[in-house]
Parts: sequence; C-alpha cells; structure tokens
Amino acid sequence: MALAADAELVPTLSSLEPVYGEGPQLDEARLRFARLGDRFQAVHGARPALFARSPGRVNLIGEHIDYEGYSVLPMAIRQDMIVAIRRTDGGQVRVANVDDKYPVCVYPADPDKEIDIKNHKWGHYFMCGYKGVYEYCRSKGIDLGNPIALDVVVDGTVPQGSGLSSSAAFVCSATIAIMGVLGKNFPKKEVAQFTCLSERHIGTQSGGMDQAISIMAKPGFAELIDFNPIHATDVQLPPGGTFVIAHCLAESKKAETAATNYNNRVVECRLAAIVLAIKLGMDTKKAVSSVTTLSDVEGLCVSFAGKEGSSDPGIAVKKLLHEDPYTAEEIEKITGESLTSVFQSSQTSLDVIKAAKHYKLFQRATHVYSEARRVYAFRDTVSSKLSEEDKLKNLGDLMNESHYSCSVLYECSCPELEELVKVCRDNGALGARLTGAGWGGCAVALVKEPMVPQFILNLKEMFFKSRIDGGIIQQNDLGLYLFASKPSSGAAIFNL
Ligand code: NG1
Ligand code: MG
Repeated sequence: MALAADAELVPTLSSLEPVYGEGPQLDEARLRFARLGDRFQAVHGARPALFARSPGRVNLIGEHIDYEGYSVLPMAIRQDMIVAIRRTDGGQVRVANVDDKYPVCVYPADPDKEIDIKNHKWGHYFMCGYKGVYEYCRSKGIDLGNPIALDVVVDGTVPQGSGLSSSAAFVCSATIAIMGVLGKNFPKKEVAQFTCLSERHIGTQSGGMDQAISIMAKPGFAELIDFNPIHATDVQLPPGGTFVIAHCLAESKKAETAATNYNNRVVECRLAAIVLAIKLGMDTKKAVSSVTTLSDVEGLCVSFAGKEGSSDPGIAVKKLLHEDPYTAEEIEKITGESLTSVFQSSQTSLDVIKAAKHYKLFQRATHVYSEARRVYAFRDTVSSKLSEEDKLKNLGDLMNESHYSCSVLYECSCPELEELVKVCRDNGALGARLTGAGWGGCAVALVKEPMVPQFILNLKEMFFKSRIDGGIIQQNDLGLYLFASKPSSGAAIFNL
C-alpha cells in the first residue's frame, strides 16, 4: 500500500534530476554541487560523505497564524540551501560557507550546549539542526551513542531576511544531512514537526509553516499545511496565474529584533486569547494555565457569535475586546496574575514583556481570525467551479485583504513593502501582499501568465532602477530579488 505523502521518509536520491528537472536548471545544479564538493575538499581536506538540499518558500496566504494553530498555504521555491557533510573524529562541528562573506563557524560537538543567541552567528542555524536531531532521537528512545563531530560546507540561494525562509531551508537541510550521516531516516511529518522545535533554539517562537513546506513540498503544488498534527494537502494553482516575488530591499531582522517584533506578536496573541477566554466565562486560573493560542478559544468565540446569528469568531473580538491598546496593569487586573508569572516558563516572552509598552489585543486577534478564514477561502476558490478569470480575481482580492490586515492590524509591514505592493498593483497584479514575517523582505504578486515579462520589466523600472542607481543592489543581482516562481520540490538527501 502506498504511504500517505507525509508518512513517507525523506527521499535519498542518487541523482539531481528528480529535484532539479532537466535542461539549464539541471546543468546549473550539477555545477553548483560540484563546486560545493570542491570547496569542501579545499576547506576540510576530504570529500563529503553526502549532500542534502532543502528549499525556501513563499507563503501565498496565511500570515502570522501558524503559531496560533491555523492552517497556511505556502509553496516551495527553487532557491534553496545545499549542504555537503562528513563525519570526523575532531570533536567539533565546523561549518563553512561557499561565500567568503560568512566566516567558518566552529562549535563543540555537544548537542546539549545552548546556542549563544545574544551573539548571533550565521552558523547557529546549523546547530539548531544538530541539537534538534539529538533531542528528537532522545525523545524516541533512539541511542545515537557519543555526539558526532562534523565537517560541513553550505551554499544558499535563498536571500536572507527576505521572508522566503532562508532560515528554515538552512535548519532543514542541516537536519537531514545529519540524519543521512547518522544513517537514520524518519517520516517527513515527524521531521517537519521536530525541525520547527529545532529552529526555536535561535530564539524565535516560530510556528511550523516554513519547516513543513520545506520538508513536504511537491513539485507543481502549493500545500495547505494544517498543524496539530501536521498535515499537507496538495493545492493545484490555476495555470493562468503566476506568482512573482519581489524583495523590497529592506532586510527583515527577525532574529535580532525578535523581542520587539515577532515574539511580541506571539505574546500579544496569547494575551488576547486568555482575555477572550475570561470574557467568555472561563475561570481565570484555567484560562491562564490552559489557553495558549487564539485557536484554543475559537470554539468559545464561535458559540458567542452564534447567539448573534453568526459563525465568525471575530464578532467576539469586536464585542469583548477594546480597540485601545491594553496596558500590562489592565491585563493583570483581568487575569488576576502578573504578566511575569503568566510567562514565567519562557525567557523570550519575558524579554518581550520587558520591552513592550502596551498590547494591541483587538487588532492582533482580528487579524488572526480573519486571516485564518482567508486561507480556507483561497483553497475553496482554487477548487471551485468558477471560471479561471474569476478564480484569479478572487485569489487576488484575498491576497489584497490579507496585506491590508497584515499592514494595518498586525503592523508587520514597512514603508518599502508598502511602496512595492502599490507598484505591483499599479502594474496590473491581481493581488499583492507582503509574505513571510514582514518588517522588510519580500512581497508576492499574482499576475496573469502572459503579463509576467512586462510586469517584471515595469517593476524593474519603477521600483528597482532607483535602488540600482543608488548602489543598494547591483544590476547583475536583480534576478535574486525579482523573479517568477513555480512550486518546487521538497527536501532530499543525495548520495552522488
Ligand atoms: P519568515 O518569513 O521565514 O521569517 C516567520 C515564521 C513562520 C511564520 C511567518 C509569518 C520562523 C522560522 N518562521 O517566517 O513560522 O510565522 O513568519 O507568517 O520564524
Ligand atoms: Mg525564517
């Protein structure tokens, strides 16, 4: 009997074709892997034992809701991280990069050593993968013996801080490379789950979207990713539309500024969920101890809305929370507990509370509940009997609504992204929105297939030209920041 896609193991391949297809892309990939092997030889004085690859992703819709337990709809892109690796007996994990901009990072081969997040280094993401494999195996009672030492070289093409998940591509490719060296393999579903936990060692309280799509993607499909438990459903996009990805050229420093951005939103959502639960009649102690996400209180919100003749959980938010930001004191009065005690088990949350001036519970909850519904509306539109034209129009509208919500209610946009999204729409995009965590990084635009070349030319002229002239990027690098993408395949180990 065939296994369900996400019960399959991570594939181990003996050639690059299944991932990179044929033609120029394959030739390019062959060259890239050959160069990576040569670089490995030059740095570590031996050939790698094997290679691994994991892609970045673009999220089409469903932003900042994965960590609230809601489904999201990303697709993998061809840009990826490739890893060359071998086991050594040197007692260290030595991580090099084909790009000299990234100095070699050396760590003790000790999975119990905490990652020094106050001193951010690019190689830390590899160690997230390293720790994660040991933690997972331990949780399953699998004995890996003494911690292994490793030589590693990586080559990444996902632009950093771009909202295209270079970080998950790194953590996932590291993880499966280490699995390969250890001679272990696990179902994709499990790997998707534990790599999400692994990446949290970097200090962001991330949801599981990026790792799930990087591991479980299939060429030609976007995926609807559900959480708790993780599950991926193929979504075949209408062939008449193409997603164009463009970088606003402001880098999103999510890991470095997590206390004021990403983790702050995670904390605000938790507080919104607790306050809603209490307003909806839950005992305060129970709310504080058992409610962690907005999806935990959706049932209560929906019953409340039911009395108003609606099924929209957002009605409860509208009626029970106020638009003015909440102060810590006000929330503490409602919960009967200090915020430091509510978040005592999470240092990253305590850092957020120290830095936060107030909490926008109404806005964040309204975003999350409405965005969760847009994801299903997007999926339903794709599979509906509407004409291709109407489908594309509806998908574009949903993307525009999502952007508005991210920008105004979730406040995760920035001036450069606003300008870029406007340029996309002014030039015929059916819809355009920021993608990924935001605060910089990329926008994704839905464009009718025949219009794509002209659309890209217009963006070059109206958004990128002044930035090239101003020296922010080089003309030659434009392809890294502006490209159309079809859904690519997921992670794989290579025995070449
Ligand atoms: P990016 O854009 O890769 O930083 C982050 C989170 C996702 C998700 C999105 C927002 C990590 C690893 N990823 O993605 O889980 O919450 O933001 O939708 O932190
Ligand atoms: Mg990331």
